[in-house]
Amino acid sequence: MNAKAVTTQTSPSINKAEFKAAVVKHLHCTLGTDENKANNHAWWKATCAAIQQQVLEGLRKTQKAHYLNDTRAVHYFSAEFLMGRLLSNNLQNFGLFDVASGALKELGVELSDIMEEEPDMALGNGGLGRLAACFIDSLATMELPAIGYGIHYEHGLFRQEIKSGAQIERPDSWRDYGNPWEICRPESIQEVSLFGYVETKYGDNGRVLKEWHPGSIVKGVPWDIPVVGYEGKTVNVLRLWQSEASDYFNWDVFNAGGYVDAQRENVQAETISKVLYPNDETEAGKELRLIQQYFFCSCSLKDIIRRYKRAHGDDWSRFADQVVIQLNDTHPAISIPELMRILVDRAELDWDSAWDICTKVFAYTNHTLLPEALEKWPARMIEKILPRHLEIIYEINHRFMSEVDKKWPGDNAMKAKLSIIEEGNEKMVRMGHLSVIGSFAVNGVAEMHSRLVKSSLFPEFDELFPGKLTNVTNGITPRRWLKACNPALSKLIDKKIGEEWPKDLYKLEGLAKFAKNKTFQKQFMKVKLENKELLAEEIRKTLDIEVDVNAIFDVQIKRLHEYKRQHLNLLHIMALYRRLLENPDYDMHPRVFIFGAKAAPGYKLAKDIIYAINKVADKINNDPRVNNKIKVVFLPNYRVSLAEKMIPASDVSEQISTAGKEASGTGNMKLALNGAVTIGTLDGANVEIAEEVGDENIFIFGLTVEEVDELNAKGYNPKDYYYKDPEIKAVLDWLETDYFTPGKPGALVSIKQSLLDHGDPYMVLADYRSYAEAQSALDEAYRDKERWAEMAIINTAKMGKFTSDRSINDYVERIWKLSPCKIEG
Ligand code: GPW
Repeated sequence: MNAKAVTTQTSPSINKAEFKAAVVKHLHCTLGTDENKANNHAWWKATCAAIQQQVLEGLRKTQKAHYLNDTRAVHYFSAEFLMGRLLSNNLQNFGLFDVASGALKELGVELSDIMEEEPDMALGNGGLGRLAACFIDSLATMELPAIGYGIHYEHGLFRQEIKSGAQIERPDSWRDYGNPWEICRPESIQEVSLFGYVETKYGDNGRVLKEWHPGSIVKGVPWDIPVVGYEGKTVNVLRLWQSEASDYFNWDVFNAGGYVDAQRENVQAETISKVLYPNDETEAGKELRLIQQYFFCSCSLKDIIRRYKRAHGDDWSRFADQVVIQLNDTHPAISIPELMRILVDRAELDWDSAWDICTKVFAYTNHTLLPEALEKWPARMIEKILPRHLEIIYEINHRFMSEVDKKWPGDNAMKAKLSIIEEGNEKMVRMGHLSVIGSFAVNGVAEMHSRLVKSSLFPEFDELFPGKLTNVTNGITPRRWLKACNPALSKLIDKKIGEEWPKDLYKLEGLAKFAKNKTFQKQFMKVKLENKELLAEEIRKTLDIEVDVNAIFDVQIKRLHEYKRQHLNLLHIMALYRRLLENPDYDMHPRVFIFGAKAAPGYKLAKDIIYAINKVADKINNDPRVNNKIKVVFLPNYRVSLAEKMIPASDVSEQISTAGKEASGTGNMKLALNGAVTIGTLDGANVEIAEEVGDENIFIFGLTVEEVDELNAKGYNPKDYYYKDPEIKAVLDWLETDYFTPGKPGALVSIKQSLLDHGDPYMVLADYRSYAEAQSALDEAYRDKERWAEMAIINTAKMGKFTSDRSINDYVERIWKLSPCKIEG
């Protein structure tokens, strides 16, 4: 590789011949193979290595510039980062995609084939983890000093297989053959203490000193993943901690004699970062999970403090000017008492000074109102694992309770309500309360969600801390979710409105004036058709199902949850099937219903719904009476890289959660950006999507939040709908037979039971009729080709607001107060 190849000028900084030489050099010198022997995997690794040279050069320059300028930086703490694949993204962002693809072609290799070799980096469950990945992309693109902190899980989210219709979980081993992007940094290892006991001592002038004698110490080894901004100028890092056994032996605890056996806990150090908890939106209450949270927070805080001290020594007065930490939900909330511990016990600051720093450093994002997702830890568990932190939490709470008493004197009910500690059979620590109290800003993730955070989740906190609760509507990176995943549409857009849209998504608005233009409509829908052909091929390869690309591709892709209501979609599919059986001439445009969803391994009903979708699919897909008017496709192992294939091919985006339950949603934005028309409830960011595209370009149905509340207040009885609506009754009764599960009657009954006997908590039946009517209207609309094309174009054109660059800009201006730092080329 010559000198020119490692510069980071504006792209492309390296030409085809040089790229070719670099790939071949890595085949030889890094991988020990050659052009004749190399398989796709080796070609993939050599290509990654070729671009990694540019990546590392950018990283070095960025870190130097941040250091020399002593920049204020945001530290994004998240237990999950759902990065997906990095090759195409990095090539794209360096402007090297065409260079690489041309170079490889001359070597007889297809870039698209070798990209398939890259395992997804699936260190997250769903929306929350993917949001973190989109945010760090935007931060780098906007040249903001930022670092992502998380956990280097050995196993990411499980791989899903479908056997006889049912979900099977298999371990995900994304690093088995090495990860070409990550860099181990043994020079920055941190140590983390766990368990043990707290000793109270008295210093001179009577100051109470607390000394934590840990029972066990583990090492945190950092792995850095470079995060390349669009146009390749800033390269930030995502720093992920891996746990290892420490060589350190705690003599204090050993010397405490008999105490040792009783208190010294045997966490196998390596198990801490072994596996990602696969439960989306449920608080598990498991000890290992709390240890994971504390482990990465403690490592990250120590890392931040080490860097701060290098520039500022022991002068803490500027810490809050240099450091802001964003807590991605409450998963990293234990950072708050951890920073207090470091400041009070270690740096020996007085409590008030320490608290003042803390409450200027932390900001907290809330991502849900669902009670089962609001984290609470048994006080006894915290006491066992982090005895000093529990004391600190009590002290924070004690002082907070006197504030509450000042505002509402003598109101004990109010104190009980706002306390960090929930009293009861078992004392619990409410991490949401701790986060609100310990942060200077709290945000929800869409307008409606943030309004509900204020009005129903934390109304008293809003009164007590006026202005602290705010909104930042989520966004998605258009680099991955349009430019990289939908090259055909991207090129069409480039031709029509220029190439600035990936960095300035409001530019897409320029497409709106062509929405009624017949030629543009044809071009737009031709791209959609080509993308549908690609997905149809994928469906054929994985499932051996033939789908008609002229059918409506109707897509619901997201984690499987009752509140997301995949079963509402399923009931409607069954109803269409039934209508066709009763009337072979039933008039509907052919439709392919496509699902992608993983269920948490312990979530029984979610797994039953996956099974039901697959069983109904088998039956319908093989019933000649359906005459190919309906196909049902469940694509296994839904993940980022599969989403990238499904989204460009979608005509219809299903966003059908019960109003008030989906905080924002981000798949809704990705699909609309790629020209899918939404059928959805007035929930989360759907409300803002509807505002942007206009009511005539979206199919809204169902109860509003207010109507859901009213219905609940007066008493919701799903049986009212069952008995009144013959279609609902017929379809639910059908689930009880063995029609879809021959020889196994009752195999699908749990769905009916949840809707009829267990109260239908997400009001599927209440929304059914309105959903079915919206679906008919949609079917009707699709048949008018020009009208549909116009809707699809408007959806793409109006997605400017939903770039994660806009979200990050909101955070920067309203919360983080950061300035960009230009990196010289
Ligand atoms: F429960 N979200 C998620 F709030 O994907 F923590 N996993 C989670 O564990 C939680 C939230 C949590 C999602 C929300 O459901 C979705 O509506 C939102 O768009 C996304 O987070 C990003 O904000």
